[in-house]
Amino acid sequence: MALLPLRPEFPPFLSKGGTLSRCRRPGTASRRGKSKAEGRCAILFLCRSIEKGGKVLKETLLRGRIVRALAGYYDVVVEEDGETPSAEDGQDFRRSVLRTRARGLLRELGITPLVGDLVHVRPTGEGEGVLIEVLPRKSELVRPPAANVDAVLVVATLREPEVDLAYLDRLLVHVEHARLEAVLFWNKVDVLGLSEREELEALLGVYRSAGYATFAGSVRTGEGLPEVRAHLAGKVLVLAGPSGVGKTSFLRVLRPDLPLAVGELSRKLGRGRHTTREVVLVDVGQGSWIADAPGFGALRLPDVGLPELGRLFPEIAACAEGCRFRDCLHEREPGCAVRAAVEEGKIARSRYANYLTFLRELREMHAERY
Ligand SMILES: Nc1nc2c(ncn2[C@@H]2O[C@H](COP(=O)(O)OP(=O)(O)OP(=O)(O)O)[C@@H](O)[C@H]2O)c(=O)[nH]1
Ligand SMILES: [Mg+2]
Ligand SMILES: [Zn+2]
Repeated sequence: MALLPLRPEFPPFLSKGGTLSRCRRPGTASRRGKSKAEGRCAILFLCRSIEKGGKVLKETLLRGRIVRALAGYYDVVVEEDGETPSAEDGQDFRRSVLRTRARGLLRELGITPLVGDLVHVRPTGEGEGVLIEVLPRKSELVRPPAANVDAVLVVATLREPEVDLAYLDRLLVHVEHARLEAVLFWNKVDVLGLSEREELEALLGVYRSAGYATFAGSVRTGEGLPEVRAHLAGKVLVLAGPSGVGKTSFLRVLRPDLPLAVGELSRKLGRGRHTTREVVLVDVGQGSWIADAPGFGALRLPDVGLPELGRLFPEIAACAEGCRFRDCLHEREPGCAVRAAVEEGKIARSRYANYLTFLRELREMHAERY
């Protein structure tokens, strides 16, 4: 078998026992059952065709991560020396980026590469290459379209803009529903007076006791940034939160060299700079990658059944095991451990109130359908 000599640094999923069935079309198996492409991966095709030609070509395939996707082009940051691509402080972040196009076979197999994908590329010239293979995905997000995301970095502020806890809890429900980790960063502490700082402290307590990694600081003064940054190490994250809380500012303070407007690629392709809301994954060092996203307005709840909602509030889920009824919705049922925890101050009243609001909203959503 020519697999190993051709590419000694194959990813674990291929080299481990050489089980070819593990190499499958990413992201489809769970949703649509066995995909057409299962067991037939692009790399395997490549190897077979080289073998058929009678000799094994020494080909250089590099591993990397897609950091930007637009109009059929994929920018790939290439791994160096088998290390996960990442830049430490003081290094040039822009090194080793290949602008690639997906090889025809990927299109034939119906594989759409996404930002965040780990891939194999074949360099073809200065800064250019062909995307040969998309490695299996750990996760896949629809909005923003991104693969292998570990966590959502939720940015909030107590003031400027004024906090909206219902919005924040709604966002957290979405993160739970997507089965991603949520990391909370309360920005702009520099604008807070003494009593507001105390108010913020109380809120930090609410979200920490709910189970969320929660940090506070200021992009403007730098306060609190090392702590949150350390927590992000090794993770792929997308930013979320209302408009104006400082998401883009946060990214810029970690990567001061970022061009002011992301849109260079669209310009090159002769398109308007703002025609596409592209997703760009930024290497911020320490093995973490962050994608900016614009703040969005009104947010619908994810379409879940009523009993599911409690599972999307970690602190309610933890208490619900003590409820008398298994299908307890924690409203007025007797023997409800969640309401008892609220009375004892173990679950924050604001979180419980938002839970009840969302429960009513889901009922209305379901009722509208009939
Ligand atoms: N006082 C203060 N202002 C800040 C801080 N961080 C960001 N800002 C300001 O807040 C404003 C909004 O920041 P952005 O980074 O554009 O906010 P955003 O979350 O990206 O907003 P959208 O892209 O609209 O979703 C800018 O004027 C920033 O200079 C901070 O820590 N303190
Ligand atoms: Mg922004
Ligand atoms: Zn209950």
